[in-house]
Amino acid sequence: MNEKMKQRCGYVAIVGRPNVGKSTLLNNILGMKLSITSRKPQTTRHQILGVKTTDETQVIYVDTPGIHQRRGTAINKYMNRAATSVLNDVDIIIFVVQVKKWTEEDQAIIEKLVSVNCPVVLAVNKVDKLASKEELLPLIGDLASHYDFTEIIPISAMNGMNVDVLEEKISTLLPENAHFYPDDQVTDRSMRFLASEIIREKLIRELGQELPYTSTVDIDKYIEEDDLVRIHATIYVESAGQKAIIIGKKGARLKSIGTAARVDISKMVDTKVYLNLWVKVREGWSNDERALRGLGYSE
Ligand SMILES: Nc1nc2c(ncn2[C@@H]2O[C@H](COP(=O)(O)OP(=O)(O)OP(=O)(O)O)[C@@H](O)[C@H]2O)c(=O)[nH]1
Ligand SMILES: [Mg+2]
Repeated sequence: MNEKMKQRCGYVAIVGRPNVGKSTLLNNILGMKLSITSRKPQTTRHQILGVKTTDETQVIYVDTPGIHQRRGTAINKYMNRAATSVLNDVDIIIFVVQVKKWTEEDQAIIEKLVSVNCPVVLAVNKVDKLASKEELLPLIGDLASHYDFTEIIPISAMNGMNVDVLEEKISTLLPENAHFYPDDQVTDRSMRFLASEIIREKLIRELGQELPYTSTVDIDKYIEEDDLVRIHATIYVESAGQKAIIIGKKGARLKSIGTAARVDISKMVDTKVYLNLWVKVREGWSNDERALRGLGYSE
């Protein structure tokens, strides 16, 4: 008689300083674009769950904002809280660092890891940037001196190198548990939320260094019709100057942000999308706890 295989399920936090490739890693694992990514640090602002179920194993990954040491504003504090609050609530931690770029911010995270009591796997990302693989061995030796990692795995989240090895390791560390989510569920986030994230990604990518962290996107209306999703969204910025930059000459920039966002949202919801974007000034929103909560930044 075949005994039913034991199910495994658990939470795995993906943490690290900004820009090391955490969201890229989550997307590679899931084989789809769930979490937004960009060349700019501090792209991810919220915890995002990505659920991967394979046969008897369900891994619930938690992508987090980069833990950083910029002091000050309410939004920076919110992002650090969103990242560090998971550390004591998960079964396994993947600590992502960038190969050959160990910084003070990485060191500060190590200090937070000292008090956790779950396995910590170190993912050394962006190894595709190395000129030769021979460089890796001594680097791994150095990294091992920072913490008693359960395993150190060099990966490339961008091209998928060794990501399967990382996943295999995670599955062996998972506790026995019944699955928490239905086997076909990929995230706990709504389409409405994911749509706002896609707009934010296009905004960041379109504006590059011109616009710092003072814009956010709020969905005013998300209406599902028979063969169309109708979305009205507002981009909030902190000054009239920023508003002018986003709108661009004769509205050209806003138009291209909107087009890029509409294409991606349409792919995600698998139907036609009508997207109406507004830009409004709301001075000081990023340093105002109440304004932040009103704009979706609440735990
Ligand atoms: N060469 C290379 N680039 C990578 C790799 N993984 C991620 N990147 C790039 O690194 C940049 C940051 O990636 P993200 O996934 O947004 O990084 P993150 O850690 O989620 O950043 P925050 O959300 O800001 O904390 C993007 O430009 C990625 O394309 C990799 O394996 N190799
Ligand atoms: Mg990210």
